[in-house]
Amino acid sequence: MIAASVTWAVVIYLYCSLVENPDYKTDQDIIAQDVGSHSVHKDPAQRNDGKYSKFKQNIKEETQDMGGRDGPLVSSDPPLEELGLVKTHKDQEEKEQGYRLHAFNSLISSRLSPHRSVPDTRNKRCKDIVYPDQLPLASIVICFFREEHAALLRSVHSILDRTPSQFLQEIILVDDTDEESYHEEVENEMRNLSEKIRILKTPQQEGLIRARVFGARHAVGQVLVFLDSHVEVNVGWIEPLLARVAEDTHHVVTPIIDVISPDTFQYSPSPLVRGGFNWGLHFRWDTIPSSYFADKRNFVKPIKSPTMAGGLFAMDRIYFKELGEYDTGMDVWGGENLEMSFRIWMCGGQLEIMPCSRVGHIFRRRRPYGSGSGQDSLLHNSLRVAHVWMDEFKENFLKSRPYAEKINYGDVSERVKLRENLQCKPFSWYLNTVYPELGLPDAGGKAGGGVREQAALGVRQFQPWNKRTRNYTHKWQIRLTGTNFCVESEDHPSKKSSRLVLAECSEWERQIFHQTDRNELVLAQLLCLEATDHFPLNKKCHELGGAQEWKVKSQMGIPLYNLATGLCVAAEEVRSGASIIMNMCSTPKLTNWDLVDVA
Ligand code: UD2
Ligand code: MN
Repeated sequence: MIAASVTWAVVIYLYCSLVENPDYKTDQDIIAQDVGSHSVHKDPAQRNDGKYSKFKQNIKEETQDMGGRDGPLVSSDPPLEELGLVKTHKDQEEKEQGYRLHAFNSLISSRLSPHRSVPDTRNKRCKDIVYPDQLPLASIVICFFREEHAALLRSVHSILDRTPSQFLQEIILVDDTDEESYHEEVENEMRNLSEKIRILKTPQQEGLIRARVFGARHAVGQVLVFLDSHVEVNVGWIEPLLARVAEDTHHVVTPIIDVISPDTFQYSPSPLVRGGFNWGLHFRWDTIPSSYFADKRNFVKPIKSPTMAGGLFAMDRIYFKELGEYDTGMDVWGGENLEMSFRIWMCGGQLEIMPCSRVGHIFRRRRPYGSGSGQDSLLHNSLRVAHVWMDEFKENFLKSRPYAEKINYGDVSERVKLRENLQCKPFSWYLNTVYPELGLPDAGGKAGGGVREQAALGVRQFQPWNKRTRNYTHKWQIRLTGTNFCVESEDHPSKKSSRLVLAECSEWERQIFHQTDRNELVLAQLLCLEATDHFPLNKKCHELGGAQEWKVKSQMGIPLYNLATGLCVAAEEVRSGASIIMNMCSTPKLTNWDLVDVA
C-alpha cells in the first residue's frame, strides 16, 4: 500500500517535471547551437522562449488535420517516466534481457502504445507547402532481424497512422530472422492490421543488404521507401519524399533522422546536417555552413548530401533496378550506404535530404547481432566499395587499414562491369564536385570548412548529436532526507567510476553536484552521475541523456529517479560509509533525498 502510493507520488511528480521542462528545439535553435559563434540566435536566454506552447499548438493543429488518414494519431500513453519504472524484479529481468537482445530499453518499448504520438519536429514553414494530390505510390520496405515486436509494431502503425492511404501501395515486411517461431509470431501480429501489409521471409539470414534487394524485387509501387524496423514516422513524412522523386526519378531522397533514445524512448529533433564520410570509410554527419540558412527558406528546401546514413530513403523503383540495386556481395551490415551514395552521384543521380520529412529512429549504442561469418562485415564491405568506386583514391582508405590486405572481399567484377555499363564518372569528379570538403589525408583532410567529425566508429557514428556548452542551473549537496548524511565520492571527483557512499554532510568537492540544464548531475563540475542497474557511477559526461539524466522537480524529500534504468538512487543503509546503489524507488527512508543549495 505504502509502496504503491510512493510509486504514484513519484509518477505524478515526474509527470509534472516532464510537462514543465520541455526541451524541444526547432531547426534554427539546433543549428544555431551547432555553429556556435556564427549562430543566427545569439542570445541563449531567448532560445526556448515560448517555443513549447507553440509546439504544442502545432501538434494539436496537426492532430486535427489527420481526420482523413487511416488511423488514430493520438495515444493516451502515460508519461515515459511511468513507463520506465522498474517495479518488480521481473521488470528488472525483462529489461536486462531486452538490452541483451535488442540493445534498447524494451521495458518502455513494450509498455508504449503502438500508436504513440510524437512531437511534430518539422520547421513551421513546412506546413505552408502544398503537395500535389497525385503522387507516385510508395512500396515501403522494412527488413528486420529478431526485431523487438513492440518496436516493429510501432514502426508499422506509425506508417499506417501518418501516411495518406492514397499514397501507400504496400508495406513489405522482410523477415530476415532465421527462426520459424519468431516468424509465426510476427505473422500473427501483423496479418490483420491492414491489407496493404505483405510479410515475406528470406530463405535464410541474408543480412540487411540482400534482404532489401529481396524485398525490393517483390515490390510493385513506383517508389521504394526503405526504413529500418525500429522507427516512428512523423507527421507529413512521406509527401516531401514522393513529390521530389515525382519531379525527377533520378532524385534519391532521405528524411531527417530524428532521435529516439534507446534508453528512455524520448523523441527529439535532429539538426539539419549532411551525410559525409572519412578516409576510413566511416559515415559521419557534417554541419552545414550557417550562412546557408541566412535565407530562412532554405530550411525547407532539398539539401544536396554527399552520402546518406543508409537506413531511410526513397528512390524510384525502376531507377533502383537500373542503377544496380545493391552490391549483393556485401554481408550483414555496413558500407552499402556509401556504395549507394557514390553510385548515385557518380552515375548521374542526385542524393538529397528533404528537411520537411522527419522519421524517428532508435539509435542503439551497439548492434545486437554479429556478422555471421565472424568476419568484420563493415571492413569486408568497405573493401568492395573502395575497389569498385574509388579509383586511385582507394589507397587513402587502404593505408588507414593495414589489416585489410588479409581480408578476402570476394569477386567485384560484376560491380566493376556495372560501373562501366552505367558510364559513371570518376571518383575524382565526385570528390571535386560533390564533396570538396573532405580534403586529402595528407592535407589534414579529416576536417576543413565547417566539417566536424562525429564519433569515430560503430553504430554511434549515426547519432546526429549536436555539441553544446554545459549550462549549470544548481549547485547541490545530496542529503538523505531526515539525516545529516550526504552522497560522497570515495575518491577524488576526477576519478572515473569511483564508488559513492553516504558520509557526514560537509561542503567539500566530493559532495558537490552541479545540475545542468539537461538534468545531468556533475560532480565537482567534472564527471556525470550515471545510473547502472546496480550503482550510480561518476562517468565522463556523454551528453546523450539516458543513464545520465536525472529528473528533479522540487528539492526536498524527493526520489532521484533515472528513466533509463527505471530505478532510484538509494542508500544501502542509514549509516556513514554505506554504499549508494540503484534500487527500486519504493523505500522512502533510503530513496528520498534533499537537494541542499550550496553557496
Ligand atoms: C545504419 C542504418 C542501416 C544500415 C546500416 C549500415 C540508419 C538509420 N540505419 O545502421 O539501415 O544502412 O547503417 O549497413 O541509417 N537487419 C536485417 N538483417 C540482418 C541485420 C539487420 O534485416 O542480418 C535489419 C535490422 O533489423 C534493421 C536494419 O537491418 O531494421 C538496419 O540494421 P540496424 O538498425 O542494426 O542498423 P543501424 O541503424 O545501426
Ligand atoms: Mn537501425
